[in-house]
Amino acid sequence: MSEQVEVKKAICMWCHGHCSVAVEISNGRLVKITGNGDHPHGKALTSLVKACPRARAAAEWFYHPDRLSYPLKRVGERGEGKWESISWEQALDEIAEKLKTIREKYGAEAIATSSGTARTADEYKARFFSLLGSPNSIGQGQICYGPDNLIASAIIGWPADHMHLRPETKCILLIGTNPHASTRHAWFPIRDAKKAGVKLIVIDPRRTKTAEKADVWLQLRPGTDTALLTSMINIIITEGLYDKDFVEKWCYGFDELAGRANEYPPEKVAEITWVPAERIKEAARMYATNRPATSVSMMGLEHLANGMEALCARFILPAITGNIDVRGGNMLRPSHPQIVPESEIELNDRVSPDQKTKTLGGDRFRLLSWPGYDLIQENQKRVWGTPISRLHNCFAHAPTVFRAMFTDKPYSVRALITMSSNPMVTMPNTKLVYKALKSLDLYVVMDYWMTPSADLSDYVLPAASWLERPTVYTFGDTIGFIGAGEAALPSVVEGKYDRKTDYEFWRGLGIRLGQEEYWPWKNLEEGYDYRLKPLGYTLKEFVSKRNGYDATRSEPKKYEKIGFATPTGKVELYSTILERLGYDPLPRYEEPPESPISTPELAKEYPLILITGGRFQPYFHSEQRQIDSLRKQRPNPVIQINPEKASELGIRNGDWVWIETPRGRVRQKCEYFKGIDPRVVHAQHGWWLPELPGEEPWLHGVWESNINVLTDDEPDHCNKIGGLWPLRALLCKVYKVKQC
Ligand SMILES: Nc1nc2c(c(=O)[nH]1)N[C@H]1C(S)=C(S)[C@@H](COP(=O)(O)OP(=O)(O)OC[C@H]3O[C@@H](n4cnc5c(=O)[nH]c(N)nc54)[C@H](O)[C@@H]3O)O[C@H]1N2
Ligand SMILES: Nc1nc2c(c(=O)[nH]1)N[C@H]1C(S)=C(S)[C@@H](COP(=O)(O)OP(=O)(O)OC[C@H]3O[C@@H](n4cnc5c(=O)[nH]c(N)nc54)[C@H](O)[C@@H]3O)O[C@H]1N2
Ligand code: SF4
Ligand SMILES: [Mo]
Repeated sequence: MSEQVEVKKAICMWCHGHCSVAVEISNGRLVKITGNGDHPHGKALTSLVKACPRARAAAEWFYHPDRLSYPLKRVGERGEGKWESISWEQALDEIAEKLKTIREKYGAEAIATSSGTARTADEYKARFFSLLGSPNSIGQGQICYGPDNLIASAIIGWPADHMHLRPETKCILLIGTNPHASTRHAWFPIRDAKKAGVKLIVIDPRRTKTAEKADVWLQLRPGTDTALLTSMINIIITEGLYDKDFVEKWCYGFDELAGRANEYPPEKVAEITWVPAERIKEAARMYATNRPATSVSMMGLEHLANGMEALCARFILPAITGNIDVRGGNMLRPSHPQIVPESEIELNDRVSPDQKTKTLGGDRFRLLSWPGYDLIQENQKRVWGTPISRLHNCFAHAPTVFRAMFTDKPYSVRALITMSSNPMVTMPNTKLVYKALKSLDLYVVMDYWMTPSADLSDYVLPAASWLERPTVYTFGDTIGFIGAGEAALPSVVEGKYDRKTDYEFWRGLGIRLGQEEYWPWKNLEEGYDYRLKPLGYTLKEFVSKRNGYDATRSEPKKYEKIGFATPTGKVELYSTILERLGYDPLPRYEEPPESPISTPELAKEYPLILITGGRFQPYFHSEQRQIDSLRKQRPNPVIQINPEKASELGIRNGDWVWIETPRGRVRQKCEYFKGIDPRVVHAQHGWWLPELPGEEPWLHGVWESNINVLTDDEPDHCNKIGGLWPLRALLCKVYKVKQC
């Protein structure tokens, strides 16, 4: 047989790089994936994909025998690991019937859903839930990009966080982000800019590969960013280094800000943060005097109990230094005007005021739910025409929803549909999540693999991966471009597998639940054709003619024409949105809920500060542990401990150690790491062991090394404004495992 080679252009969704890739297929079989060299960013893509461990393992991933192929229905007890294979028709019919029963008995709000980190067409999930009438959507967006989008939207009127490195850029400020490990596509330009003499400031408790390159590295005590950043504001104001013209014309509440910043003199803040006052001053001066300066903050802030306040300070910094919406600073990029926005697909106006008020946790954590989203979208619609999308920016509070599942308070939640997320590994306080999932009437998981979450479900549905479905992404309408790719391989092969797109699942359920008229697009491709219509292409045309890429050219200083999308039309250093929601309108530092200072008694037993989840290759969160070639690179979970502290505790490099918090203990392997303070340890997240049995008590090793067994989700400890749960800055103790 002569060889038939085909190349398809898809979007890789294995991480947030969203690379446009060329998928090489020979005689119908995936051979390899490479960067799409024809793309406008072809050169960068080619080297990025070439160096990417997940891309190299593509065929191994795709043809892995453990990938889910047919819908499964639980036949034994929940968690017993007994399944039968059923058809899609049967699965959808039965799930729809069960949902109807729950809706009749308890109301639509008794049906919840959990999502992951923007890996699939979540806008259609939002559509389903808008029509169903349940506001109880939880997801990783509430501690990942959502808070950042919301605070930026409240203060500046639009998300401004996307790194905007340009030849003009003179300084880069990285706060709680380690692009060297987490966002490689952003790392290479930073490295090159650094070589060209651009200043680099890194705020991170660990000396990461990124921090190693910094001109100034601020090694702060975890959880103290708000104090540190507000002190930088203090220095910039008192030394007159701010942009007076911009502040005068375009900022609201400068005097109030100056008053608050006054409470954070560097000498006092040095005590709080462990960063010497001179260093804080050096960083503040470097940032303020090297303009334009771009700044990025990520999970180092969003995973803190005091995270929203830190984000306020973080966005005030570029505002007072005139770095907002300038080339090489932090540009505001409105959503692409020639695509039907996600927010429209979501049908948000179908959610009734009554349903909105039922959002669990929405009355308490108001910025991250409808009260905040409604205020924000009102301003954004006025100025930008389109708001940021809902699904990753407006939520029910996950810990509150999990509690409602087993307490029936404030009302019952009886069903959960998990798509593209693995809550048993990635949500905090696994024991509580376990208890919640076990108490449901219906739990449905749609995934590529059996996971510890799927182990506890009633139905497991095999999802078509990004290789088997088309993709259009606009990342919550917060980026100024459209990325698209085609399906590279079929999602159904008779006798081998029958997978569906996540879209088809929602549509199938929607039709069965009386939503037929809202699902005119028979499949995802038709859905995308509809979204791309204003651009004048079908999905296929857009990919073949334009490489699936179109970007708007965003002019700087758009505010001079349209103002800022805030209630005052200015950058709100004093946030009237936060004020209206009943919160402090200015940044305010609070000690972490667990710390040597806030809980000294607890610190006696758990003397070390625990940070979790620093990214590492080759994995993405809880994924890829079953891919042998990747697992060989990182066979075991790792906790980083300063060698001085480790030897004090009798722990050698490579020893297995127990990590314990008041919520339990798990074990990881000690790695000596000099780049961490002896009072702090850092443990990896995402660990479960696919090689262990799926039934209880193993649940694929979810209790062994999964750091979220130890993390805290107590609503009283979550961020007051947005409910963020503290995944970083906790207390723990560490001791050697006697026998493995
Ligand atoms: N302790 C601690 N916990 C953390 C973090 C931390 O730093 N520390 N980080 C947090 C952050 S920022 C995030 S974003 C979350 C990530 O949390 P999750 O999004 O839950 O993480 P993943 O492990 O990527 O899980 C995604 C699951 O969905 C499946 N999947 C992937 N793509 C698709 C798809 O397109 N369709 C379907 N149906 N399934 C798909 C994968 O196989 C996998 O099982 O973890 C959070 N948890
Ligand atoms: N390989 C790989 N890449 C990924 C992911 C993955 O799982 N694997 N996940 C993706 C996702 S969903 C996300 S959200 C991004 C996250 O991307 P990043 O935020 O860049 O990465 P992290 O390593 O989670 O966190 C950044 C840094 O925060 C530091 N940190 C911890 N506590 C604090 C603190 O209190 N203050 C400050 N300032 N810093 C602190 C950590 O030491 C860490 O170096 O990565 C994405 N990229
Ligand atoms: S996994 Fe690799 S190829 Fe895929 S988007 Fe991320 S960096 Fe790009
Ligand atoms: Mo994330």
